[in-house]
Amino acid sequence: IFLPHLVASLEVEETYIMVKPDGVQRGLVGEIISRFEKKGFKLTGLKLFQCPKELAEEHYKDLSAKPFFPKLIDYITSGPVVCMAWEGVGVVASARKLIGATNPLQAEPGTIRGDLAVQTGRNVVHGSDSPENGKRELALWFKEGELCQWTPAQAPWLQE
Ligand code: IDP
Ligand code: MG
Repeated sequence: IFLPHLVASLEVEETYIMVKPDGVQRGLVGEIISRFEKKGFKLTGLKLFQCPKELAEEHYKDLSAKPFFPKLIDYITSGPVVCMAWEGVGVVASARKLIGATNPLQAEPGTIRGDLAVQTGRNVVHGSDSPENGKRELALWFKEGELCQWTPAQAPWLQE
């Protein structure tokens, strides 16, 4: 299927990436951060955070009618998560590719879910699905002043 928002754009974008509680409990935080770091995106926000129920419900409000919604909220609030903001050209769609399909059994090897997870209900990582949702989610999970603008020394080695 053709999903327009999954086609990488040439715009500098921001996306909200989160290591879910299973990723934290399984010691996968460094591994997951390094996938985005090594690709060449810029980290602009990072924190360990215990998500309150209300925030989980707001974040996943589009799924509130789904039968799995209560379990999803329990899962996301079951322990600390690692909240991240990543910036770069086409980062929204590119991050979704690095993350892989929602169901880890369908996610390609080489993707985070394809390499590190087996079940949809324990799929270790979240990534925004559009630039608009990237902005919406970053505003939900980060407060004013928690994001940091900086120029990585490697910038000229990533883009000509
Ligand atoms: P995404 O995380 O790949 O964007 P969404 O469809 O937005 O997938 O669903 C959000 C999250 O809800 C999934 O990552 C997964 O944790 C959970 N989820 C989605 N579908 C199911 C399901 O059928 N059973 C249990 N959990 C689900
Ligand atoms: Mg989603």
